[in-house]
Amino acid sequence: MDQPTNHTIEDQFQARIDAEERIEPKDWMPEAYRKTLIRQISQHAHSEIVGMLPEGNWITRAPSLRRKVALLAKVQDEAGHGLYLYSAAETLGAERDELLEELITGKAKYSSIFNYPTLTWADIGAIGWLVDGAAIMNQVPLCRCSYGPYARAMVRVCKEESFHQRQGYEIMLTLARGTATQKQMAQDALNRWWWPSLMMFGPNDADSKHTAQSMAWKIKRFTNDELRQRFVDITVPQAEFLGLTVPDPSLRLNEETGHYEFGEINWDEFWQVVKGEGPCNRQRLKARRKAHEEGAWVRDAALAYAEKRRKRKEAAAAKTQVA
Ligand code: BYC
Repeated sequence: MDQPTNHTIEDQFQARIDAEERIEPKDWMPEAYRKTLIRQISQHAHSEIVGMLPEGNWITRAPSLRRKVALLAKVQDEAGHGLYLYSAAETLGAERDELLEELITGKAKYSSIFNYPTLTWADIGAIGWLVDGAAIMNQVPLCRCSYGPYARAMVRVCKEESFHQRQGYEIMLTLARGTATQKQMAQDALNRWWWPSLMMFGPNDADSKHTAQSMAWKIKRFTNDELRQRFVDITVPQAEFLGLTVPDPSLRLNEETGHYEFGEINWDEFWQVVKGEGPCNRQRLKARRKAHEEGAWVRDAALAYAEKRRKRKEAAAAKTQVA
């Protein structure tokens, strides 16, 4: 029988995708599909890990025990998300050590949003409300991603993100209904986090080099602009409910389309941040490098323990054979 050509294999792969079949780690896949997934999943994992830093900054200063417990739980959840995602990337043949090396040397990308500072307690509310809100908008469709391990990881991640979003909105609501100073703090946080949150969805579709192929492979189910629009449509009424003003003079509801029209994003700022020149990029990488170095003994101890267990198992197996 003739061997199927590469072209045929690719066609069969695309046919599986088109039929909404899940691709699993041992299935054949085009090298570019594997690479795209490793890129996106590892960037996503790095974002979760770096994303712990701006919020971690407020754990010791949370205004009450209840707030502190919720924030601690949220930051821990994010560490967990990073771990599922690194594991998902490993199912594609990526080495975790190499991924981490790329992060701490500044070679890898992670979400632009985490390069902005958290100046007041209201920023913790704004992050939960806006950043986790944007993350949910982007990640719910990833639960239907064509690659099985990524899609399954996203189910739990999204459940946890929705708790994060609610805790953020509740902080904003408390501040917005508080004293004039508290309300001003909430407004100031919204002013600083609004535009960076819109940037999280990535460049406009016309400038997004990966979207078309990722949509064809059903890694992405919606384009960057589609998700950004949905986010604006859902979030603006939430800001109105809080009695806060979205910092965009061009924002208006188009009665005909039912969608909000919004102003131009500052793409120069976005690319500066992505290239490592944002307000906190250096600080974030420095903190990750320090954590990596200080955690070396834990990794060494885990490896030594695994080696000990392996030897013990081997010795036990050898004993059974002799008996
Ligand atoms: N920041 O062709 P495009 C979270 C890069 S939420 C930095 O549109 P794609 C969390 C992009 O990587 C945040 N870089 O790419 C929430 C590409 O560069 P490379 C993480 C960005 O992949 C709360 C280039 O620009 N979420 O973790 O089709 C608390 C061209 O872009 C950004 C995810 O990672 C950005 N904002 O679409 C804690 C979700 N946007 O790789 C944690 C999964 C774009 O060619 N990822 N770039 O050098 C995705 O859905 C997609 O990867 C994106 C970008 C929508 C982000």
